[in-house]
Amino acid sequence: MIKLSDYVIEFIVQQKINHIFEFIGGAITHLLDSVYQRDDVNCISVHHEQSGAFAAEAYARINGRLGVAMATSGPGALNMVTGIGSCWFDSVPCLFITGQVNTYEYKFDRPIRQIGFQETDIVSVVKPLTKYAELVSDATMIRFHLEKAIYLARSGRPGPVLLDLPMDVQRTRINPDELPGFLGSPEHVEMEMAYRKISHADLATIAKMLADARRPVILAGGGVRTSGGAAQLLELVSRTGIPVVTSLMGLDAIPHDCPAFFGMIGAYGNRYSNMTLANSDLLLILGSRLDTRQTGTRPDTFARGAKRIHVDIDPLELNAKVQVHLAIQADVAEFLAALNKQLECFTPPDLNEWYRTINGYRDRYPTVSLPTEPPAIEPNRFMAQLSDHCREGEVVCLDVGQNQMWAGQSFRLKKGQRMLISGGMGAMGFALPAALGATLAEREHGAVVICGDGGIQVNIQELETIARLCLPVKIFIMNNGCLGMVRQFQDMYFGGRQQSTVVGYGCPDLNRIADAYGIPSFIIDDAAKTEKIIAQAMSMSGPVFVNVLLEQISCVNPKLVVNRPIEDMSPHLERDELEREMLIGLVDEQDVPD
Ligand SMILES: Cc1ncc(C[n+]2csc(CCOP(=O)(O)OP(=O)(O)O)c2C)c(N)n1
Repeated sequence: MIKLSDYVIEFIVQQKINHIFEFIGGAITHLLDSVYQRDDVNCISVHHEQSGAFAAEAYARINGRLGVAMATSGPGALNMVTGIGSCWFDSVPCLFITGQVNTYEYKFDRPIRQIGFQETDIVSVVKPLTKYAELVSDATMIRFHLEKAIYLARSGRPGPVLLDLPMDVQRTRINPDELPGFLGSPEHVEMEMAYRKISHADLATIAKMLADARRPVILAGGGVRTSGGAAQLLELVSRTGIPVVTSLMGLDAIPHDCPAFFGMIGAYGNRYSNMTLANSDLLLILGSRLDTRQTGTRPDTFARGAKRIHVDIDPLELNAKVQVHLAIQADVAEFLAALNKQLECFTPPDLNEWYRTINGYRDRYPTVSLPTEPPAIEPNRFMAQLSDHCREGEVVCLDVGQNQMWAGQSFRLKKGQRMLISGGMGAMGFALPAALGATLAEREHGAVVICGDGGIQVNIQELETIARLCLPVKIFIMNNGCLGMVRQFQDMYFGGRQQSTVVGYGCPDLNRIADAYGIPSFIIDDAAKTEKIIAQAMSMSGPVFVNVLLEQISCVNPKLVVNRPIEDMSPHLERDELEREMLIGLVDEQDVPD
């Protein structure tokens, strides 16, 4: 007989998980005590459960298997919800475990608000954000729930799962040999049978479409990495030569020095990337959910001159926002492997003319935030410089805001580098805890954090965790002294009334904060000093904090505005210039409001 909490930890270790992110409370002391008694798994004690959840997300994205975070009942569990939602939207397999009050003080279905202290029905709260969420009130069902939860977290479109373990259940003694399991059960077998195979007819159709296309483009989304299909994507590109653009989540699907890479598309994408996609005659969309940040608010105008093929594991994403000619429900990596096989004897079409066109777009429309005079720092150029100093295999963690978009537009990812972003949730405060999770998942590589002065204040407490563990995390704060992304929006749409972004916003001396945590820090306040300080910071071991001082008016440019097709970004090109550049007809002017 063993204690149930020991069984849970043993189960987690068997998944080859050696780090559990947590913030303690009475309701998870049994579980954490079970970790204490082993040397093959560590508690990573953070200072806020939201950070623990973000760290677990990053950990899973880097190890490709699973992340685990724990929290106590009530406030601890609720603090994890944003991180759980982030895993849900971005398809990350994570197991969240919450402690719960004893079953004899839990309200179950009674219509009373609460019986026990810190009792909260977390399962109902997270149901819409998880693939599986259960209160384990019967100790003998623990193996079943763990197996089912982890199976669901990883299978199909991955996502988060949560098990809520009452304290008396955690301390129950169970016989591991007598527990019913999920794997191999009729329910499991039925789920496995629902799996669909990629049809040969579809593959043959796609091969013909690729051969016939003159202006083909691949749009790589987050699903390429989620499925583990990055190597197959490169193989497809080398077989066919087809240019690749990415969504924000797909940025690390392909090394950026690959000659076929043409940048990030979307509302804050590069103009040349959007023009490349807009002029395609065949668009192969891989694991991308085509949200309005990518397509603009006019999905009917998106890739309107192209035959569109959409591959996604989630059938609900197919034909959901953009209508396509061929919708394929498949795991992207499996699809790519099958397509590469289909293309073994493929003769690629002549794409020279197409490359001349899109290289022309890139030359004529480079991405620059705003013309700046030295010593001011131009953020897009800064990103290019920073990326030159980052090493292969490093993980780049982006926060949310202008800092994220400058990086998305201009950071040049090298082979093997990953870029972690809170995509669907878009949660400020993500980057720092993500770096914590990423570096623990792969100790040999460091992480680079790119964050705003607003975002760093959201989970700034994790500087202590990073310093305590002496993790190789280089933190770059793009400090414009305001909540820049929303300030830019207010400048465009609210007559420059900067409520709560400038007016009423504050930021302390961040170098003194870094100092208080014992983290060495630098200031970059002059473009001429950029190279030297970046090099110095990157050459140091352990954490380093770099405060990059920008002008408050720094902007993300170009930017797509409401009701325009993605090729028509602000600042707008003259209509005749746009007409000259486009190989397909413009969207009617009357469709474009002032
Ligand atoms: C948790 C959370 N709250 C609010 C927002 C809305 N929001 C998006 S970007 C942004 C401003 C970010 O400012 P900062 O971190 O300084 O970065 P900058 O845009 O200046 O680079 C805000 C408030 C958000 N995305 N996440």
